Amino acid sequence: MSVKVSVTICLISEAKGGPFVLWDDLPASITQAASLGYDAVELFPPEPGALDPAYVKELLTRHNLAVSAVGSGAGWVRHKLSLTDADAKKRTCAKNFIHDMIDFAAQLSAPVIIGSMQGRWGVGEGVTKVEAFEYLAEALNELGAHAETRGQVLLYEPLNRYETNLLNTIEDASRFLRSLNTEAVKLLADLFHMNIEETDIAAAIRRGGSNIGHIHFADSNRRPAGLGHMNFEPIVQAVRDIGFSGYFGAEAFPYPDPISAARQTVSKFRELFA
Ligand SMILES: [Mn+2]
Repeated sequence: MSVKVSVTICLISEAKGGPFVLWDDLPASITQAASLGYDAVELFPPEPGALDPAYVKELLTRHNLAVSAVGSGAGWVRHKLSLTDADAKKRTCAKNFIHDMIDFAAQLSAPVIIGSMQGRWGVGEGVTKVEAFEYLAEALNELGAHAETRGQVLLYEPLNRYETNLLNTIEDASRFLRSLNTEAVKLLADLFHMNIEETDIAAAIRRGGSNIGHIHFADSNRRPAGLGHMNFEPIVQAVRDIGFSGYFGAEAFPYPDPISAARQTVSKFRELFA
């Protein structure tokens, strides 16, 4: 078993204040991640075409780092695009945004995450719950199939109740994934969201099993692991028991500052998986 650790680098200026560890300067952040002993970085670009994959690859190769995943949240943060929007044109724009992000990420051998772009039902003009799930299934079927043609999976992230009313738990999300026509969509299990929604985080991870493709690593208060009251030992045992060999991606607030947060996370990870 080889669980690996990555750190988030957010390049979306509109997301300031969000739960990302490193910010702004890509070359400097990559150098930091490497010097702290990370295996990979998780990138949040402002647009699918914002970064030249060849340039990113060159920076990473120099430091022997991989890309664990690429976030698509900019589609929501910058353009208010959602896969479950009432407006068919906006849903198409949302799908195109993620489609192009998949093409970018695939050049870095990384999967794309769908988090905030899943949207919610009952907003504004009103999408019913049934419609929202139809739209979400249609989008995940199409985008999952597209990711597969690029040799990648697509990561779907259940969020807590304050961020979506679609799917909040690993069990509900697993059931939904089983209803899709593709097996290329995997779950992103975020410990911060799970701490709010799950009855038992370790049990939920066991239930998710091989459907779990990526884990977001944060403490109960979304500070870096070790700075809250999360009980990590049973979680680590569950991760070992399901034979997880993906990434723990540090998605936490840059508390007390980005470098300290990155250092705290990697040291807690090494301690837990020693
Ligand atoms: Mn997350």
